[in-house]
Amino acid sequence: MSINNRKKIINIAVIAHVDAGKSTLVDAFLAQSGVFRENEEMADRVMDSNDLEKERGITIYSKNCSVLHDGYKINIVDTPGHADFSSEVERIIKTVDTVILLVDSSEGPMPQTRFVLQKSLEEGLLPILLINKIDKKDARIEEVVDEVYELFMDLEATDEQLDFKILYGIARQGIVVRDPAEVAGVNIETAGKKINKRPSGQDGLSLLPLFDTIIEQVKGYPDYSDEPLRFQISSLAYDDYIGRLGIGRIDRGTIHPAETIVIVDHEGKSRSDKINQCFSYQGLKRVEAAEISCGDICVVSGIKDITIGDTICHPDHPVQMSSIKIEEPTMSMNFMVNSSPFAGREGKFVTSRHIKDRLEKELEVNVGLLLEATDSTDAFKVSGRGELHLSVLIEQMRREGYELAVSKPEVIFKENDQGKKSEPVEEVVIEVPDEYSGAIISELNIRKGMMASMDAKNGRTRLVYTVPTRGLLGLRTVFMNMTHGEGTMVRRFFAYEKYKGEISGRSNGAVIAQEEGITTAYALANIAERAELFLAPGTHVYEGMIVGLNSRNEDMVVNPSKAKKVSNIRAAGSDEAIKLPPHRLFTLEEALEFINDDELVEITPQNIRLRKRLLTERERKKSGISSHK
Ligand SMILES: Nc1nc2c(ncn2[C@@H]2O[C@H](COP(=O)(O)OP(=O)(O)OP(=O)(O)O)[C@@H](O)[C@H]2O)c(=O)[nH]1
Ligand SMILES: [Mg+2]
Repeated sequence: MSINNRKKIINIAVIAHVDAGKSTLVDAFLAQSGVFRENEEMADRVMDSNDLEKERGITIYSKNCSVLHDGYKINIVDTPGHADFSSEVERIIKTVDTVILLVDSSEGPMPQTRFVLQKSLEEGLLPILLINKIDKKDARIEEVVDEVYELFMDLEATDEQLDFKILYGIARQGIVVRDPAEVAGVNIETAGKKINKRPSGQDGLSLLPLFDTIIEQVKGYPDYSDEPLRFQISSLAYDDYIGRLGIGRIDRGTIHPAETIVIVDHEGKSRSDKINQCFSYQGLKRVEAAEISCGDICVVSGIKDITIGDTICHPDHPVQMSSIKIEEPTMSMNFMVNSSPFAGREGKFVTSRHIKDRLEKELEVNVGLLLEATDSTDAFKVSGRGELHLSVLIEQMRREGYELAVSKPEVIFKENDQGKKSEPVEEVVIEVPDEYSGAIISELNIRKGMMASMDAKNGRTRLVYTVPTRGLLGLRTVFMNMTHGEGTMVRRFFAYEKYKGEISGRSNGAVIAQEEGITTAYALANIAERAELFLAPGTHVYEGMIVGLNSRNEDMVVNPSKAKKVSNIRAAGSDEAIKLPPHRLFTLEEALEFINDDELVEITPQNIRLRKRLLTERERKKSGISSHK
């Protein structure tokens, strides 16, 4: 079969720590390769297409696109930078020919940089380093390059890998250069602020050096198109119309729609099936194709129960490719039917059946998520790779109209080789103004953290710790308060280590509403004298709902709806004159971190409420289970 007129194919992944500018760089790739018509509007970070991604400004799901350049088809995967999604990035790294490793010009390598680089080196790839955001005022380009070298050495890169190409960029302007001096002419004031609608370059500078480097280095996937088909599934997707989809790079041969194939699973068992449709990526679109050849990323539909690690083969040539490891969950929580007195008022899907069906659908594509039954038919145990992995699912469900209640996230303990209890431990990198480092250190010690390093430079201290995941629950809010919002903290799973002993949880009690009602400023002002408020006047509350945080360590039941006794009508209006301190608003993650074992977070499309598991004081007294005695 002639393949001369076929485009050469290169697959790359853009990898980095969170926020390094990966999605912004992919924007620039698309803008500079004619994917958009001249007059077509292009959104910022088009790859972050999911609503939740747009709202949070982070990538949650990896996404594919492709651009054409100089006779090459370059498939690009934009990967998430958050550590909870590491296993997906790891799988993607296995299906690409090279990676572009972005490192922020002032931050330098971060924990996730190490992880993604390590996986790339293990795969034998030759990464291209892109020092991004060189327009930043506090850029320290040379130092950062040295730090990356050290990281390569530390990770035992081969000589060939150590000889990595280095480029410098302002992704937001669509500029990459081989020498940072080349951007000297660029107006730094406007660079990074995106003066163009699109990151399409400026002053003759563009992504061209990056395109050239990719092509020089990779030269295209070798031509094995005449060999028998071999294609391993490395990720899954779901389409409401055509069902479950398998995605991967075709290793050998070519694939066609309606073709009969054999699937070899991770245990080596094979079964016969037929492909329905095949798709490849063109720009941002998934386009149906009559043939897709080796080297290219392919999406197939129609195969029953297709899963990660399955290899699709020619019927006469079944082969088992090396299995793809899926990281095990480290954290779980119960998803329950919403049993609050307000249940069913705001959501469309509220029953146990609804929740179960939705979770089962999620399992189809959300690799690494685990679903188990519990003693109660109204509760399901859901386990995932971390708080964000689980909270993103809850947030997604809430947007779709689900109501539910969830329990405090708990880490998953395991037995180590010696039969001893072990628990997940994370690496935490903290940067704070020097004056706060003492307080942070003592807080981390209480939480059973171990210091790995401490460096003070230019008034800021950088601390690296390993801390059990248990000890990190609830730390975020404490950290923000301690550092007055001036610190940064990033964490990523490190290892399972021997159980570190008791860690005490939240020390303050909850302030609990004693009956249903609408909160008044008068009552809240009284409560605020002894507690931090969680809601505003005029909020509908129910018995057992948590309305604030007690300054003492026991729970306190109050009536937040009490009206001021009035002697005349005009005095009732004087409520408005009451000045209340600002109340604390919880994001979903903050709420999950806040609650204790005897509490729940109630989630509806409109509200996040905190509540006691047992709503009446009588029930709570009777049960004797209280976190505050
Ligand atoms: N100053 C400056 N800012 C940039 C540059 N490139 C990207 N940014 C900004 O950095 C922020 C993060 O960019 P993203 O592209 O979302 O980063 P990401 O690596 O995709 O982040 P995750 O997907 O969450 O891991 C955005 O506010 C960008 O506008 C740059 O070259 N210079
Ligand atoms: Mg991104």
